[in-house]
Amino acid sequence: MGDAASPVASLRRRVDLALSGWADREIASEDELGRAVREALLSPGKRVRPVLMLLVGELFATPPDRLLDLALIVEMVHAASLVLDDLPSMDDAPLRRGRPSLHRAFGEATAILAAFDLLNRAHAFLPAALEKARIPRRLAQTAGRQMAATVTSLCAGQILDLAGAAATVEELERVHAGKTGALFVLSAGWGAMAGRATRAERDAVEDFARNLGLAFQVVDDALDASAPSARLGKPTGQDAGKVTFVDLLGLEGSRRLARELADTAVTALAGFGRRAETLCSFAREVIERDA
Ligand code: GRG
Repeated sequence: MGDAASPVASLRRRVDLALSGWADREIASEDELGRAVREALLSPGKRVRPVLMLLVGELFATPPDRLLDLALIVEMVHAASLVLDDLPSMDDAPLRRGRPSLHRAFGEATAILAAFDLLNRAHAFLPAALEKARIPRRLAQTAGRQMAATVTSLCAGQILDLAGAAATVEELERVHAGKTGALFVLSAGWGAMAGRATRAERDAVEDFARNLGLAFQVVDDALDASAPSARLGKPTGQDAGKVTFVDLLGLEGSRRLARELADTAVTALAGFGRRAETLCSFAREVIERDA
């Protein structure tokens, strides 16, 4: 996704390096659980959520190094959610990121335990990561509650998605605000918190993230319906049984909705002027991606 020399690509490389550094320090690679956790976390993902956090941090002049550990935490939660999403009782997906999904590679029991372990480690890492981000102690409890509420949103959104009952675009947007949008909002919100953003500034970046997260999901549905499986690194048509934006709006309508949501996201940052340029081009990159 995007130009290898861009600021976003460079942040993505920093996230990848930090992820493998963390895993080398924390995760034993000799045992089955450790190997599964490493595969879930280090397999080649786009790192959209941690990069979003780092870009929001930059908006408030927070150096990426200070935020990297918090950025790893949102990627750990995301990676755990992908493992669970792929399970036979959910999407029953054979492939993820171009490789066998975790339960196909390690068996279902190990995949479930690896997801628990990742989530547990993410929570355990939070106090140190908040300290490194210089988030005041009085806000640490808030951050912990936000993380717990986000995981609950993911779970609730997933249950609604699996039920496949959304009949309108508004209902489907509510499902994905929980399932996909919540982690985007947490990422942006923590970036703003570390940057000592005002309430109005934090509301603006969270509004940006909410719309970007939804746009991201709409594009995900459009790609599932139109892109070759080899490019996506996962099977297409996997959304069968669930209701998708393409079911409700068609491919063209979905692409139009994604553009509208991205425009709304960018508009939310108008008050930051040119300072928000990189975040705005990140939003365009996210919706124009082809994988
Ligand atoms: C307990 C954390 C936890 C979750 C349980 C399974 C579940 C509830 C929620 C599913 C959340 C989910 C998988 C949402 C889908 C969002 C989405 C579009 C995923 C694909 O994300 P990308 O494209 O993936 O960023 P990469 O591979 O690039 O990281």
